[in-house]
Amino acid sequence: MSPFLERLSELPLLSLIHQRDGKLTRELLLEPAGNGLGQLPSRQLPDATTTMVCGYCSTGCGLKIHLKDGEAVNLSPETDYPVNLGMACPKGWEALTVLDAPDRAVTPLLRNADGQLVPVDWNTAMNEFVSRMKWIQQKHGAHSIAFLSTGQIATEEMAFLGALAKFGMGMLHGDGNTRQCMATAVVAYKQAFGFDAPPYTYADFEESDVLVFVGANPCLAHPIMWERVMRNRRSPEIVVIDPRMTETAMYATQHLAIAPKSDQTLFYGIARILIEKGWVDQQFIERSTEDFEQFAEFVEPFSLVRVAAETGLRAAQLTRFAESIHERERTSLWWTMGVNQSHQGVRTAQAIINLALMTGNIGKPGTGANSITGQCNAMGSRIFSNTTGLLGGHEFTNEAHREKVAKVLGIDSSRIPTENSWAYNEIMEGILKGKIKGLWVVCTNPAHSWINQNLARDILDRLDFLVVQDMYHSTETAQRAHLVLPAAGWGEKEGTFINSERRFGVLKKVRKAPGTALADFQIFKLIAHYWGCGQMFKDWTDPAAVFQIMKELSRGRPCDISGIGDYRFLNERRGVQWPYPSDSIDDREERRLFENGKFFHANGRAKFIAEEPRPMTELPSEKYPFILLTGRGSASQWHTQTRTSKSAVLRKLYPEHPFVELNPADARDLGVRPNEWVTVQSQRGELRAMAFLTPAVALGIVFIPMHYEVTNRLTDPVFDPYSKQPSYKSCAVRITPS
Ligand SMILES: Nc1nc2c(c(=O)[nH]1)N[C@H]1C(S)=C(S)[C@@H](COP(=O)(O)OP(=O)(O)OC[C@H]3O[C@@H](n4cnc5c(=O)[nH]c(N)nc54)[C@H](O)[C@@H]3O)O[C@H]1N2
Ligand SMILES: Nc1nc2c(c(=O)[nH]1)N[C@H]1C(S)=C(S)[C@@H](COP(=O)(O)OP(=O)(O)OC[C@H]3O[C@@H](n4cnc5c(=O)[nH]c(N)nc54)[C@H](O)[C@@H]3O)O[C@H]1N2
Ligand code: SF4
Ligand SMILES: [Mo]
Repeated sequence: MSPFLERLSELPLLSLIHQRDGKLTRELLLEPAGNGLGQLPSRQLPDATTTMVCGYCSTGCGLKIHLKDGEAVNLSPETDYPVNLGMACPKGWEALTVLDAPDRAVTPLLRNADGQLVPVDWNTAMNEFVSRMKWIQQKHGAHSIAFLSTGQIATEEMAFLGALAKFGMGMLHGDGNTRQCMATAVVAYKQAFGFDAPPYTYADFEESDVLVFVGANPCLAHPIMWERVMRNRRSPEIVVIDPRMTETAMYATQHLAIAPKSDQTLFYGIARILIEKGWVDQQFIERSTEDFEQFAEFVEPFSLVRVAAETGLRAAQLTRFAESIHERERTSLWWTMGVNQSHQGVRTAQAIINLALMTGNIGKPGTGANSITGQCNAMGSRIFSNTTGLLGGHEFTNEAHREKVAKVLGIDSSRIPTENSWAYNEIMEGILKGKIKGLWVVCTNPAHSWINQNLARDILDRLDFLVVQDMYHSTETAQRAHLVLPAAGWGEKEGTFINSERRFGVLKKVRKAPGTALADFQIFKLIAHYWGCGQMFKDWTDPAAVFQIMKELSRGRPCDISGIGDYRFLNERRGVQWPYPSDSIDDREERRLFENGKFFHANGRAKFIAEEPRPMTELPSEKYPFILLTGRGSASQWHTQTRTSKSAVLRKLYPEHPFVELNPADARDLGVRPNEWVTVQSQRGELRAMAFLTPAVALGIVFIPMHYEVTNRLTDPVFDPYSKQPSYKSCAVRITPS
């Protein structure tokens, strides 16, 4: 039996670093499915159940909601949903609990002359919103107001926000937190495949012979996807490429502890080995790709010696990795933020795509160059948010696309911008330069999550009018707002999410929102009315009606969903993956793209794209000798913690205060003892954190989870040139005992 299978029975769902008696410890919880964590004591006996998808990560698990008189009283993972097969992680189990919290925004809040946020009614809030935004537009031009949105509201809500802001209110600039997250994958796929199209289905986790995880820690970040990996019965080789010995790496058969940001070099080196040995799929290359010859020439200088030196890996590790891909039939390559959040994210992602293309590992079971999305509806924002792309997988710069969208929506095509929006970082710069004066922030918390926080907060504070639409009034961004609009959250409204494997899942209203909080959809409707463009959205009566509009928008595009009936249809089918066009219905429950070897470029071919790797922008120096990586800290913390910190169960599962992972040998040199408070400084800011000594980080590398308000004080505002995605995972810091 393979060592992997031998260990299967002892594989944990959760590995936790948490605080016990003031000390940080790492513990493994050995209970996979249905561990009962945080199951609510039934307040009342339920009399019915309904199924909907979870509102945290992009896995998109199905949750069975137990109802009493139509209101949720409890939940459990859905056993009959093709995504999670009866499993859920702690966040899912606790999803209802966090809806009750004393800091829920229950009424609009307006900042008064004394600088206090005071409750006002919706009429006042709407009049204020409209008059101040319009006043700014009159004074500084139509494009002086902008919005920042999210990957965590329903697709129908995203479509409404994007259409309202751009076609109704005349904005040009609007971007989302998905820029922090998925932008790199979007650009990489568009350039390589001709459309932003993650090709896989989750069954691929179970059907691969070799699974390669690059800059991904699914054990924490996508625990139920990881459970799917654990169900793989093909004795898979699991290759984890991560500078840290993460929870995921602990279960790898090959852990490549790569030097930060050297992945691109690594994959060019692997490509060279595969070419040199003739381990490529010549037939697939000839039939389905272009530019392979140039690529083969390009990787020539990436010799074993060079690649080993630049990645910090041993030559034997590189050859073994290449051999695994060759020897086993099916290889799937999965990447997440360790790739996307980099100064050269796009080319790194494409270096991964190139490996899949050259070995023919795409369009077949257990294969693929697979970007895992982050938020529950990151995919929705890619297709329908009207931010980087025009509604329904279209382009703003394409006249035929604009005409089509205008026709479906029954609007004049002159209302559709002919140019692309500024990216998130350009919007922030626009504020700094006084070009943007009004900002509408919906379902994201930039005063915690944006890079280089000291500057980010200064920028937000320069706005003439900052509106924050959130479930909680206590978020770091809401606290700086002039106007807070109280939003209903997951479980309190309807719509759809699209998960990582392109599956539409349904959201339901199983709770009343507190106070006068409204679903984002209703807020957009109100704003359209007060703005005076309600007529434009007269058919946008409710999310179900907008879903029908979305179907028409998508018609004929690679993401065509015109064959999906309605929400009931989605329920009955237990979610449906795009595409699902009305004229060629393929009813299989698990579908992958490119099965016919045809890609979305006009000539049907995928492109090999490569470029010389560039050095990291901020290298360690004598003054700042460590490289700081940031990312997810536990399965129980979600981003800026506005939601997860509201559950007592989840709070027990992670350290309350910031901590920094530090190699014991580095700690010895610095004179830092375990659990001691240290100061971490970069050129841009500093924070205090508790030292967690662990060999999981190599010498010279430290790690701090992103969930703490202070983390982004340190990060360096560097962006991938093609995707404009921030490089959150490398900057130089120093550490001093404090
Ligand atoms: N519990 C929980 N789950 C989540 C989230 C959450 O906040 N909490 N957020 C969701 C979202 S929006 C996202 S985007 C995903 C993120 O999911 P992941 O990307 O899996 O999580 P991260 O921890 O951000 O980054 C993954 C790994 O990248 C590594 N890394 C850093 N630099 C490099 C590098 O140069 N090369 C390589 N190969 N690796 C590198 C880090 O050490 C880290 O272990 O998680 C989703 N799931
Ligand atoms: N240093 C560092 N920084 C990072 C990262 C990293 O790895 N390292 N990762 C980046 C990534 S990948 C991401 S995705 C971002 C995430 O960054 P953010 O988007 O800022 O994080 P969240 O905490 O998810 O913010 C969502 C907000 O929406 C609110 N909310 C939840 N549901 C609803 C709803 O239905 N309606 C409305 N109106 N509001 C709602 C929540 O209360 C919360 O305030 O962080 C990025 N920042
Ligand atoms: S793995 Fe993701 S989708 Fe599934 S229960 Fe956990 S947070 Fe929800
Ligand atoms: Mo993300």
